[in-house]
Amino acid sequence: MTAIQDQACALYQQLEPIAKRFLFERPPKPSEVNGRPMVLFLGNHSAGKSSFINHLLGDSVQRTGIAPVDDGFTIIMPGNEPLNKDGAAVVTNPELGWEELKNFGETLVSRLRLRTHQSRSLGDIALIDSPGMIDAANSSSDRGYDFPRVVRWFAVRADVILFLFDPDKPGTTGETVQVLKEALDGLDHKVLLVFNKVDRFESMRDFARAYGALCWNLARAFKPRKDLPHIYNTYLPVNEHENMHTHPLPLEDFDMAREEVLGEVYLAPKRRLDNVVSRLYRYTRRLRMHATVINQQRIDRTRRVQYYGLLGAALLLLAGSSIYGAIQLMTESVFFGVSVVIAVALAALGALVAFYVMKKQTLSPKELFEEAFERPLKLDEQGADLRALWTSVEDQVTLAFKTAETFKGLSRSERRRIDKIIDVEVPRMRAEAEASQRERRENAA
Ligand SMILES: Nc1nc2c(ncn2[C@@H]2O[C@H](COP(=O)(O)OP(=O)(O)OP(=O)(O)O)[C@@H](O)[C@H]2O)c(=O)[nH]1
Ligand SMILES: [Mg+2]
Repeated sequence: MTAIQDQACALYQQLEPIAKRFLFERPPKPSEVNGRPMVLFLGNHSAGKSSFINHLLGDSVQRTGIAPVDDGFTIIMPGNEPLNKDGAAVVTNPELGWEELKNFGETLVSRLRLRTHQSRSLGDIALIDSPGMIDAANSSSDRGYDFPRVVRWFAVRADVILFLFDPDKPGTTGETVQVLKEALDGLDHKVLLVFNKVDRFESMRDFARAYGALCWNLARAFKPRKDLPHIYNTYLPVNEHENMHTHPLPLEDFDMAREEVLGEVYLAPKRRLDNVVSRLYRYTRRLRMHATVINQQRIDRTRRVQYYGLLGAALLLLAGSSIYGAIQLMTESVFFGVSVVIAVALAALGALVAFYVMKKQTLSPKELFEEAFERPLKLDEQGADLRALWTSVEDQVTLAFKTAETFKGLSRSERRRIDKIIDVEVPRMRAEAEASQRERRENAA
């Protein structure tokens, strides 16, 4: 595990100067790459996030209840001694690695807690409990901190994200949609959608109706995609006094789904490796696109200078030859007059055309992108992929152009360095991660 993490850190270090020069986001710090496996719990309030965590830990670590219980984030890290620290203590201790959360403001810090677990089956995995999502239209002002941004902060670092829904509000709250759309953008591969509390349904028909509503809402919340992601239908055995054998729904199937979800949670360390590599891949590809589009402006300018140079030369030649002709026809003063007029008119027309073309050619970031990737954009598959990548860097490119007038071009060696990471290093690291995983499985067997 550490070998791959070290390699990723070294490659990020190679990319850092390029990212800095092109005003792109900084690469993840070693502390982020080296972090422990992490599972994030999201969902509307009362969906069962805290109950799920308690179920995993086999202990009532988190408080649960019908009314909104959690109004902040709780980090539950593995540790030998039971701890219960408040936010201020968490963000000021660099050893714990949560310092960056300070940047989200006092309110968040005051709503942050850190606890420890000694669960042997969870091993090194950290769990993050989050406040339930609510229906308020503008929840960020109600919460006192930017909730979607904080969720994104955790989500980017998490290896598995459990997104829980419950029968009461299957995916309809405003905040849920906002988080699915914005905060989890590009992180779908980590997200497991869990429809919890299905034991609450009295009949199959009720379940089917709610499940349909959930699918419908999810399809609208997710960015356009061809398929609907898998949804785990399950429940937690919190009401053990009830006789589950006489339940109108076939609970065994839902028990199995719970085991599958738990299995995914226990796979977090493996996912961690995959995510380190995937994150490096995505970062490098985004950086490449960012730098390529900015570089395109230079290419475009050079081309324009050449074009106007040629146009100017042609005009000069034209004016020169007309004057020459005029001198030749000096005797006929009418001709002289006419040729001078023609020469001046032509020069003026040329200048007008040049001005018009020049004005049109101040390309927007989007146009630069389309110019730089003209050919691959025409291909269906590749085109869609490039456009999706472009949406993820467009704002940064626009901001970079606003911040700086000119950029030094992307050198050939820099381009080679970037390409090598994408085409050689990442596939090699993936293979290595696969091999280490296989070895671990064989050892376990
Ligand atoms: N019937 C049933 N009840 C459940 C299930 N999971 C959780 N509950 C109950 O639902 C209530 C809410 O659960 P919590 O775990 O507190 O939910 P939460 O998502 O942490 O809620 P907030 O912290 O308020 O966001 C509790 O009373 C749980 O006992 C389930 O699968 N079936
Ligand atoms: Mg809770």
